Amino acid sequence: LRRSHSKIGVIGVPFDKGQLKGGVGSGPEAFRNLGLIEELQGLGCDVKDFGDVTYEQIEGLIVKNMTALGHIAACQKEVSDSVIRIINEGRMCLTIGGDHSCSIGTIDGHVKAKGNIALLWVDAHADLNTNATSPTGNVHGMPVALLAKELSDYWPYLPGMDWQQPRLSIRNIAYIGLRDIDSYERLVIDKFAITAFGMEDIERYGIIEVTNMALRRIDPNNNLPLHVSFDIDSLDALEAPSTGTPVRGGLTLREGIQVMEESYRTQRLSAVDLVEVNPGLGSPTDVKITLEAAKHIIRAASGHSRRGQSPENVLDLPQ
Ligand code: 5AB
Ligand code: MN
Ligand code: MN
Ligand code: MN
Repeated sequence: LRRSHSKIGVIGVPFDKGQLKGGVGSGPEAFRNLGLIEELQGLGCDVKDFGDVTYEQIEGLIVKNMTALGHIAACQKEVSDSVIRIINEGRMCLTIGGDHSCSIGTIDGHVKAKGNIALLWVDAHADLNTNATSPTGNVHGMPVALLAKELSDYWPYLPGMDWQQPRLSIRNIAYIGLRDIDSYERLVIDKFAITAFGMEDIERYGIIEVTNMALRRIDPNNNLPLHVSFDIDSLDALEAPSTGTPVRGGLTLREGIQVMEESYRTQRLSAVDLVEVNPGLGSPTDVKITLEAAKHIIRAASGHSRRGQSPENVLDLPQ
């Protein structure tokens, strides 16, 4: 049986304005230098590289406690448009970040292209702050709150963001890997009963069971396109040190791979974001470990099986 989701469209989003550390914008370049595209092709995937997203900042967009909105609004609109194009070509959309504000654009585009979707948010953090609750004003901690319909009344008017409407119900969102949650984020998770599996749940039930419980909750009829937004800081800081907001006590690389393998098995994996890799942080070894970890996650999302695969249309070994 040959892999079913071998048609992939890749976009890079060299964007770092959702937080304050330089370097995360060079994520796409680092992955390309590592030969990511060629490697996915080598796995038998039909990969089309749509290049890196570019944008022009909108001047003068000021909203309280929301840093760099003029960059976010302009860039994420372009990201959304690119994702729509790729999904409409019948490809799974793989987005390489950039910080996690990139998922504002990817999920907006996915929902516009497909209607309703189910979203797995794999992260140490809930990224569920509004500008009224955020302790930092950094937008990479706000994407889920921007996307959720149920939270739309908690936002002020956001100039430049008219293209982005909260289109996703909280019922179709689940978290995996949480372990660093702000107090108002906890309040929102409880108030709206968001499906949220923290590290303690993974310890109790195991990652495969947790992933499948999450998928059942967000897509009870097994018919929605699946979006996995994978923040590399969901992995333990020892497994992925080169990231802006590392947190110890996280997923092993093996658990991260398992989340993706289970997601791929649904046969409805339709978009994947790999964000928050910062090649500017840590030693060269740290950077290498982090990029390699991310590559294994992406390979699993592309249908690569750790069991290996025998050559196509061949039944016997050569003599
Ligand atoms: B990441 C924090 N909750 O809102 C905030 O890396 C951290 O995309 C957000 O998950 C981390 O600034 C955002 C304190
Ligand atoms: Mn995070
Ligand atoms: Mn995140
Ligand atoms: Mn981070």
